This record gives sequence, C-alpha cells and structure tokens, in this order.
Amino acid sequence: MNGNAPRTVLGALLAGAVAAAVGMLAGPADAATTLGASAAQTGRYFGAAIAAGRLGDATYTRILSTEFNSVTPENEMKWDATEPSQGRFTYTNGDRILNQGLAQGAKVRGHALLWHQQQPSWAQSLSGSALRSAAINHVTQVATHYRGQIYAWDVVNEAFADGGSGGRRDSNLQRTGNDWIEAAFRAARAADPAAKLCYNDYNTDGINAKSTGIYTMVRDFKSRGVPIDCVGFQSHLGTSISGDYQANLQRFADLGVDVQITELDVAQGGNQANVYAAVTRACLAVSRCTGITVWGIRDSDSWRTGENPLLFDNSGTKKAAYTSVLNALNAGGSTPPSDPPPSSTTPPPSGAGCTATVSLNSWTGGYVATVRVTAGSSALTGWTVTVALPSGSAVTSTWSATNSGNTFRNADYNGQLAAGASTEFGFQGTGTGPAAAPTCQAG
Ligand code: 9MR
Repeated sequence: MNGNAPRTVLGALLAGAVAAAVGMLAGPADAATTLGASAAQTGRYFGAAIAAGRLGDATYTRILSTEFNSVTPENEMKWDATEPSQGRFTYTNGDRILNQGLAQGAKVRGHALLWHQQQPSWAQSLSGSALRSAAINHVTQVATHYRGQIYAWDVVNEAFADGGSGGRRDSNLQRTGNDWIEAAFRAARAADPAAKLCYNDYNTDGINAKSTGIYTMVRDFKSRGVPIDCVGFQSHLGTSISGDYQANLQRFADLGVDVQITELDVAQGGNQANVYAAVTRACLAVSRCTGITVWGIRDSDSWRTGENPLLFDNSGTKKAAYTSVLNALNAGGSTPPSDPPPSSTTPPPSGAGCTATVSLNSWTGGYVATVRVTAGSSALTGWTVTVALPSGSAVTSTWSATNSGNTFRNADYNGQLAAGASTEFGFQGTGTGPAAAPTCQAG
C-alpha cells in the first residue's frame, strides 16, 4: 500500500466479504500508482485527449505514457483534418496519434466522424443528397483507414439541441434528413466491425431534456437494430456535479450500451478535486462505464484557457484533483462485463477461389456498398467481383478496386491474399444498391 487513506482492519475485512459475496466488485487490491494502471484493476481505461503538435514536448509525453492507457485525438481525426478537400484524405496527424497510442499499449478512441463543427469548408457549402453522400463516404473512408485499430469511435458528435426541447440541433447534416445519424452508424459498422460505435454529447451530465432526447434515440436504435454500442458523456463541468449523474449513466447502461466519460474537465475552484472524485466514483459504480478520458493533460494544454480544469498544472505537477481521482480509482468498483467486441459475421469460405459479401448503407437515391473479398483454401494473386445492380443503379465512385460497370478488379495492392485472408473495397452509387450476393472469381 502507498500513502492512500488508511483502512481499518474491520473495513478491509468487510470490503473483502462484500466483494466475495457479490462476486462483481474489484479492488481495493494493491493501490496502483498511475491512473491507467489503477483503472485497469477494474477492467477500465483512463485516457487523455492529446494533440499531435505537443508530442515533441518531453514533459507532456512523459506524463502521457506513464499515466494514461487510452488516447483520443483532440482534433486530428475530425472532418476538416482528415478530408480537407473532397475525396482527398490526409491522415498524417491522425496516424501520429494512433501510433503514439499503439506504441504505449493504449486504446485509441476515434473522435469524431461527423459533427456540425470543424467541417471542411467544401462540406459546409453542400446540402441535401450531395452532403449526405459526402458525409457517408467520409465515415466509410476514415473508419476503413483505421479499421481494426480503434477501440471506440465517436460516430456522431453533439447532434442534440441545448435547452428544453430534447430534440435535434439544426445543422446542415440534420437538414439532410432525420435518419442521418443511423446512416452514419451503419456506415461505420460496415467499415470497421470491431470498433465500438458511440454517440457523444455535452450538457448530458444528469437527467435532463437533452440527455432524455438522446436516451430516447438510443432506445429506438436498439429496438430497430441500428448498430450502436456506447454513449459518450463529455462532462465539461463547472464547480459542481448533478446529483443524478450516476443514475443518468445507469439508465443508458440499462439500455444495453456501454457508457464512457469522454472529455472530462472541471473548472478549478474549491470543489475541483471533489467533483473529479465524484465523476470517477460514478463511473466505477456503473458496471458498463468502461472508462474515463480527460480533455487534455496539463492546465496549459486545455481548451478552457484560464480555467485550470485538468489534473496536472502548467509545469506537469500532479494537482489535488489528480490524487482524488487516483484514490477513487484505487477504492475499486464494479467490473465491466467482458463482452467480445462486435464482430463481422462473414462466413468462413470453403473451397478454392474466393467469396464476396456486401454490406450496404442506403438512403433515398443513393448508397455506399462495402464488399469483403475472402480467399478460399488457396492463395490468390488477383480477384474479380461482379455485383448485380438493379436497373437504374449506377456506380459513381470506387475505392480499393477498379471497376468497369458492375465488375470490380483488385487494386495493385490488394490482389494478393493468403488462403482464408480478406480485403475490402467499396463503391458508391445512385439509385438502389445490390440486393443479391456478389460473385467472386480468382484471377
Ligand atoms: O479541444 C478542441 C479544441 O482544440 C478545438 O479548437 C475545438 C474546435 O471546436 O474542439 C475542441 O474539442 C471539442 C470536442 O471536439 C467536442 N466537444 C467539445 C470539445 C471542446 O470544445
């Protein structure tokens, strides 16, 4: 044990007995000395939003790699950063965040595929079906680039209105039709079946009209089979925390989704350490609260200039808020259920040759198709996939393959597949997408 709050022998015995009785409680084991290690004792992560431009700062990266076992790009995976002009994708800074996370064995949360802010100017000037197809293509491309490497994606960020309406925020995306959110989630699932898909928002830190609007959407998505796995509660907090903060997390968890604290920061004041501890305890008390992310490392890294809302001061020294979070983590809590990540249901191929499956994201007048090509019992040096398109449907763009009409050939870099291995390509079209399974031929 280190210098944490002393426990009485009776208290320790009681805690142990209760833990044994319910079989769900973890800790207080040996107190861990970093946020990430302590959160890991109950199967959770403790993360930070990080900026590629700060990775050369030695103090910053020392704290990052010592304390945190999850990272979120503060800006580098947003639409304006990843698709500065339409159809031209730049991943340099996003990849730097990803690689930093992977190098230190951290989870990487993707943030954010679609948002009304930080859109590139070309997207801001689009509307209607042109914007809808550009947005879905964006989701598909970015999630495909990071496929298999992202723990959870904020697929849609901040789509609900503030105030008492409980409804959607007006935005160019919302004006493409109320189904834009579910179309985005379907596209993300098709592109990266292993990533957890989250809806993320702020001012949802308690039971209020906005969080209830989101709750109603999540319940509807779950009832209709729209793929959603988690809800992010940003938790940009002032000097207090709502009394029903934990109850709000729990009601979402009871819908069958994970909950995550995604952008925590707390105004500095007399209560800062207490508010941080209360948020931490609330997450630990909800078994499906899988982790906490703070929105920056040092106060000087924060977007809330002058509010000193983080766990480390400007020189990188731990603040009282840090100690209160670490102590709360070390006190233990419920253990998240170990659910396997959502996985693709592609059947294993049999025989030589290859098979192809297609998943579709459709909207009125258009669709994005993602096609998975899997080699049979022999390696392939090339493949050709033919897709039956209904009359009136035309392919308008293709990625990771070349096409002539409805026949698609491998690109230079994805024709060679080991036996049983898979690759993906995609295309966008007008009209209605393919209804039948595609055929695949080796060569
Ligand atoms: O911290 C981010 C800041 O550097 C950007 O300038 C800003 C642009 O809008 O976005 C900040 O991050 C936001 C996050 O992406 C979504 N939730 C609110 C965060 C704080 O504004």
